[in-house]
Amino acid sequence: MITIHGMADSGNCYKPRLLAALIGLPFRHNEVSFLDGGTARPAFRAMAPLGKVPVLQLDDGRALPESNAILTYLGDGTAFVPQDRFAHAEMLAWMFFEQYSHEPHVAVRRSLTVYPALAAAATPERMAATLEGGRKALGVMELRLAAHEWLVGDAPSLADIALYAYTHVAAEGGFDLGETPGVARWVERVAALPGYRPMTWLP
Ligand SMILES: N[C@@H](CCC(=O)N[C@@H](CS)C(=O)NCC(=O)O)C(=O)O
Repeated sequence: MITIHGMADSGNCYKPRLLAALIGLPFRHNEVSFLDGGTARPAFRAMAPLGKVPVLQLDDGRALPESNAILTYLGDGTAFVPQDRFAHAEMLAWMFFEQYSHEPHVAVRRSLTVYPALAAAATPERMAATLEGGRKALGVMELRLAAHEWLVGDAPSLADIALYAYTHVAAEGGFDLGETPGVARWVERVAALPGYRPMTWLP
């Protein structure tokens, strides 16, 4: 059985757990956190030199870092990956957007807010910059979701899972989804998918 090494309350780590729940894939969760030094331990670094979770470990020992690469591996051949070539590339575009333009603001602002260990890094300048960047990213999502049910085509894809992870807890970082009603409706739509499990769920 595959193992997902990760933090229970990290959105990046929730992504593969949510996909596994939606496709009915059994997995083991191994709690590894940067808050208690878990990601710095040599055994973890041997598997993940960058020292970040999540990491997917296969039965044969091979290890794969990067949440969106893990989604791509686990989602291959499922209904969450469009077969149409252009739609497939659009899905990847949203996943790259998530990593470069959304997560560094929406997720980071949440981490700076909820983890006391990061309080010293939550300078007024950083909080202002992540607020501005996060609102911009949520606004880009709103442009699509105001008039469409899903980010790509007319069905949920890996893009929706990747972006749901931190968007649905954006309020914990001080973002108001009331400003983006299309995004708020989409959050409810994802949570209504068959097999859906909340971020707090662990197998
Ligand atoms: N791009 C990576 C980011 C992973 C990431 O930032 N993980 C955080 C937890 S959410 C972490 O392990 N941080 C530890 C550190 O930066 O030392 C992904 O999507 O998996």
